[in-house]
Amino acid sequence: MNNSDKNQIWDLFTSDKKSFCVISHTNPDGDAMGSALAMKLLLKKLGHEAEVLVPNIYPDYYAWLKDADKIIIGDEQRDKAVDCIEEADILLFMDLNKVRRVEGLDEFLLASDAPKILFDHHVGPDEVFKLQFARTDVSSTCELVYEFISEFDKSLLDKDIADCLYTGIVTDTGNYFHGNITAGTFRITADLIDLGIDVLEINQKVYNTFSESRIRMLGHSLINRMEVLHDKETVVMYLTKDDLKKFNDQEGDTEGIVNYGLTIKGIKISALFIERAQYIKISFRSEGDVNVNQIAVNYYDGGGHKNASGAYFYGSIEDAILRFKQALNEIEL
Ligand SMILES: [Mn+2]
Repeated sequence: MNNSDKNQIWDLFTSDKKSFCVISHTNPDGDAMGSALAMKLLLKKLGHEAEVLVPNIYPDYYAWLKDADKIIIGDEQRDKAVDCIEEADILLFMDLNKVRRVEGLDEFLLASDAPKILFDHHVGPDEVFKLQFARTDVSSTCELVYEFISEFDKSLLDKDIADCLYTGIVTDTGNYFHGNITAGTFRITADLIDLGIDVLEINQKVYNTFSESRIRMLGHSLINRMEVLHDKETVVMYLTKDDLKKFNDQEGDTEGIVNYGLTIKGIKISALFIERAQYIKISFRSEGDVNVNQIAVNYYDGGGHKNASGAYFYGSIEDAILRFKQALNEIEL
């Protein structure tokens, strides 16, 4: 598979005017938001029509990004979302490897004849993408977007786009702490600073505007909902529906909780199970060579990256956790 059709993508971007629907995944994170919005801003500059579409609402702490207020939210504006898909000349997918990660809209996306283009850094993309710029050796999709724009026409980069790209990079790396961080990641960040972004201000907006209840829910997770399996070098955490209600859980409030497991000395794997209305949402994190993606893929039909992966489980939270413990006993990670 050719993971870089970037010349063909650029040709499409710089030929006649088209309408693009720029799509990212359910529970949009900083990289989903940043890469999709940066791409929309780029396409507008190139004279195209472009809208960003995500399946459900993004966390409040990304609302300041340029044009975030214009994003179509699938489960709130269904008709508009379907129109965006059906009327698009091109469907541009950002930061996802499977069309089914666009929950509630995947059938419309798959039914569309419009060419599907992918920018992504997850393992094993779907076969449906006609053109792709996808690699796993980067920190984030935003890094790929930077690489793409700067290779073809660096003058198109501006502060608004740089704000988006930095937000994706800083959040997908957990403040330059995990994931595929390379010299390139820092060089790109330096370029983004040269474009006028204020890193302290963005960090403040993204990390220091949590609600009191969010922090208390984190405390509850660590004190009352965490099990340490020392012999497996693993931490298991969970949050029940009642926990989420008690701490007034808002979109994005559980982001990052799973990472705390890894901060314990000697722990190589951390897992978080969250009881949502329709399913158990599972997040895995691991250190170094420990490939937690194997568990997500083989035991839950999920996926992601070697050190950060996720899945959904349809059943009870107890069964979801039981399956995880079984996986730890069965496979060599
Ligand atoms: Mn990402």
